[in-house]
Amino acid sequence: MSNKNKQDPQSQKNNVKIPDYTPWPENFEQRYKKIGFWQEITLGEILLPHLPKEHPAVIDDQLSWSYKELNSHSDKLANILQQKGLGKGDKVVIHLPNCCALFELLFALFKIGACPVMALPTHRYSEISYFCQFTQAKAYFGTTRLNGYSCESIVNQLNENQKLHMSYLINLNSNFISLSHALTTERMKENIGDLNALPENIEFQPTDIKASDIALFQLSGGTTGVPKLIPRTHYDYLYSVVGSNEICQINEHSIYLAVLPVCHNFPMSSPGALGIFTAGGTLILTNSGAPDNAFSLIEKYRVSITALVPPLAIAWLNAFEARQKLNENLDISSLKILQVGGAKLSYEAARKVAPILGCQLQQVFGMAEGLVNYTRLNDDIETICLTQGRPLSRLDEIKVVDDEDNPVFPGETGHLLTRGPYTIRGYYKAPEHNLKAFTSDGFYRTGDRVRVNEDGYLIVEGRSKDQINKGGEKIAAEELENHLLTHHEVFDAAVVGMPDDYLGERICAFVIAKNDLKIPLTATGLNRFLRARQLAEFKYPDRFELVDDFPKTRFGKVDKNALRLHISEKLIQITTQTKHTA
Ligand code: AMP
Ligand code: DBH
Repeated sequence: MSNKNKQDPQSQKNNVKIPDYTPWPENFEQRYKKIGFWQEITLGEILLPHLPKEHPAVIDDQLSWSYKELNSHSDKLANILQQKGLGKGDKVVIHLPNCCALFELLFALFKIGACPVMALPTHRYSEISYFCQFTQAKAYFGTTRLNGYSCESIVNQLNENQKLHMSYLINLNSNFISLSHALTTERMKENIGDLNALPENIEFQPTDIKASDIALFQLSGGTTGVPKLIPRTHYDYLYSVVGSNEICQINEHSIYLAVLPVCHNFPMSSPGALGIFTAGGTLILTNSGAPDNAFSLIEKYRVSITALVPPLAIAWLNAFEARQKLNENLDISSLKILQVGGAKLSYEAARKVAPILGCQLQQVFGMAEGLVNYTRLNDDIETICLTQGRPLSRLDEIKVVDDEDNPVFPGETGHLLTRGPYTIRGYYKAPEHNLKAFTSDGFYRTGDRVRVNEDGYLIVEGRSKDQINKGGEKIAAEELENHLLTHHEVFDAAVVGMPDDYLGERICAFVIAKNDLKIPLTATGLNRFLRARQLAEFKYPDRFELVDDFPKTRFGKVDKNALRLHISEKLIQITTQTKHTA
């Protein structure tokens, strides 16, 4: 690593400015550019080659826009946002459901060089306010229609507590035409300025946006007290998208159904929405992965590819099988690829995909920090069902190491480290954490435990990071523990995953109460407390265990392995008892 990238806490103390962002070392950058992996194209430009296409670029439950329409809406919005004071490098927190307006906004921001922070629809004030404050965001975009939730209270609280330049509550009601239209009419109502006088088809003239700039911020599933922000450049993000397109054979005829929240890295870039836009295909957006809804969309739009997390894939398999038994005719034969990722899919479920759904399974093991592994479309069925794929790029470097960072023997399980053309070299503004999360030569410590088979395919065997993966939704134990610790009756808290047949894992919070309590702590009370802290609901513990003490390791740390074992055994006991009494 070159000196400019070294993040030494000592130099921070001595007031040497630490860069917020860790670039790839010069020699790596030159190499990626020379072989054409990194191209001088920005995300704001990917629609342009497809403007003559007649078919829709994006469809949601109300709108359908061609490439030309999507591009001109985003041009107009870019003009408006620029006039309202947004510019290059400004951070904008985006908190929207899967809808056309989301892409109008994203492309507008890419064009002016502002950086979207990709919040998830399940995030609430606790997470959103943190993203705004940490990135010093200039704007927040929420909506009245966030899967049954209105962001109104978030907007009000942000306006009260944070100095945002602007925050918007978008009303995606039935006469919503476009965001640029909504903002123009809003401005008209305010009767300030003459934005409504902007000509309809005014093109946006991008200024000085480089492919080496940060394009957007993804969020890490995290292991620490607060979520980490992942800066992705146009160079590296587009490379991962184009590489994913090649592997998944995405072209202008591809029709991708996004049922997962599309701001998440998987449906956004592997190859996801951006893959589709880069290739000139069609993106179908919905906010429900429920089998009935998804099957009818697949049938209606002749969807060719979609992406799911394992619990949804299992729900689809069960639902489709049930329909077949009832002889209900549903034509989902257009579906060629079902991608499953975000958490490990069981071999048993994997085997069922092709026979039941009549399409090919593709396992995807990726991370918002970069590295994505895919099973390939021409792999044999055992490879597809037994492994989580191999790296996207021939320049992805993979190391599997023991606790001392020594390589394990081939085929043995160890910690996965990686480095490559689209894996970040550091989290945003996190120099201390980066020293732990990256090796001195720039490998990212994924926190996953894997083994690599003879063909170079990865099999995920577990995790060393202090995180719970609840069917693809990641919960950093420390973040939840910190919330619980602010409860004035909680003395200590330790959060672990407990096994679950459907989701893989659920959250169990072990809590020690302060010993002089008049009213005992209860699960209901603790849940109410977390709700009041406005935390994303998927982070709420599924179970609380009130205990007097935590088991400790030899070094005096809370022994989370012992806690996991304790709760697994207890669950087995409970199930056995229920079976006996039934
Ligand atoms: P995130 O930090 O939210 O981007 O989540 C990335 C993490 O999700 C990975 O490091 C893995 O722990 C997990 N993950 C993603 N895909 C898979 C998969 N196919 N199998 C097992 N774990 C996965
Ligand atoms: O879980 C993930 O973060 C993930 C899974 C599959 C991901 O980021 C990806 C593919 O790109």
